[in-house]
Amino acid sequence: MKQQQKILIVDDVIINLHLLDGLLKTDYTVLMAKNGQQALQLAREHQPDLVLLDVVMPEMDGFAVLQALRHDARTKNIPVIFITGQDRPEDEAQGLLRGAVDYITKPLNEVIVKARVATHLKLERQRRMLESLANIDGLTELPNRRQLDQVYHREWERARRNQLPLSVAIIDVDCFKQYNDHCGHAMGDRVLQQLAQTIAANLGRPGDLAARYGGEEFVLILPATQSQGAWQLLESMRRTVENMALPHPASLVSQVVTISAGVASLQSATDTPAALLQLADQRLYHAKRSGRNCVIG
Ligand code: GH3
Ligand code: MG
Ligand code: MG
Ligand code: MG
Repeated sequence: MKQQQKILIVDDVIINLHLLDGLLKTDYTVLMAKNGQQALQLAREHQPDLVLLDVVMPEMDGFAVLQALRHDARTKNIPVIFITGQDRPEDEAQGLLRGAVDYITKPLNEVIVKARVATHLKLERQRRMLESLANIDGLTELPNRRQLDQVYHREWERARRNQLPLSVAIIDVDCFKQYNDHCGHAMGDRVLQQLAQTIAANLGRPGDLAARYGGEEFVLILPATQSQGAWQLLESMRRTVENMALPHPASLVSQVVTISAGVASLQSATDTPAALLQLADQRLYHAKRSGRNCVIG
């Protein structure tokens, strides 16, 4: 069954909540909040696709709720429609200028509410699809370089702030030029897809990330992982790839497709994200010079 889109309704008057709930609950999953604090909590927890937000509420008004949603990375992109009794044109202009996608005045016209909600939910579906396409590599379906950069910087800051370990690794396919030359580019693409699947399936923890870094190179981000653990994970991946036994008739190393990797871990306060990745790259280079099909950490 297709998953229903989620709408969060926020109003301090219970009757208004029930009115909107009655209008929308057959088509959508509806969440309800009767004040701003509750709304922010539900939005962070459930990531609704749309928020219908009352403006005049005691304690925290709709404008303040909208501002708080925009300041939290988890909720900053969720579209908000104001639904309010404030029906002067300057009120509506204010609401839109502050970042609402639409402004609907009470008393509500049911058909119009439903139509506008449907329109904004459709736009939100499209926005989420584009966002995910912008972050995914088309060939391997792994996160791309762009998403890698985002995650890496976020994890870097988190590790720094909390003095936690962080490891990164660069994986590079051995003798891949020869593979393409011998087996053809289409077969080469297929190998990259199979390797990507294997790498992703062998990640150790939920916070780990594997991304396609460049042509036949992959980068792993391993939060809360010490160098020893990271090396072991990569060594185990290297063996798994060798055991896949994908024939490589032109390899200088083996009869099958193999990978090499360089691993580096956060050490000192003078490290930077770029320097850590560069260290992993230097170690990858050593792995290549030491005969390939090996991991250096
Ligand atoms: P080494 O063991 O030192 O890494 O040798 P190599 O041949 O793998 O290294 P090199 O960097 O010289 O060549 C990488 C090759 O990867 C060149 C390029 O044709 C191939 N390649 C890069 N991206 C793709 C891709 O998307 N599909 C295919 N089929 N091949 C790719
Ligand atoms: Mg109100
Ligand atoms: Mg390479
Ligand atoms: Mg290579």
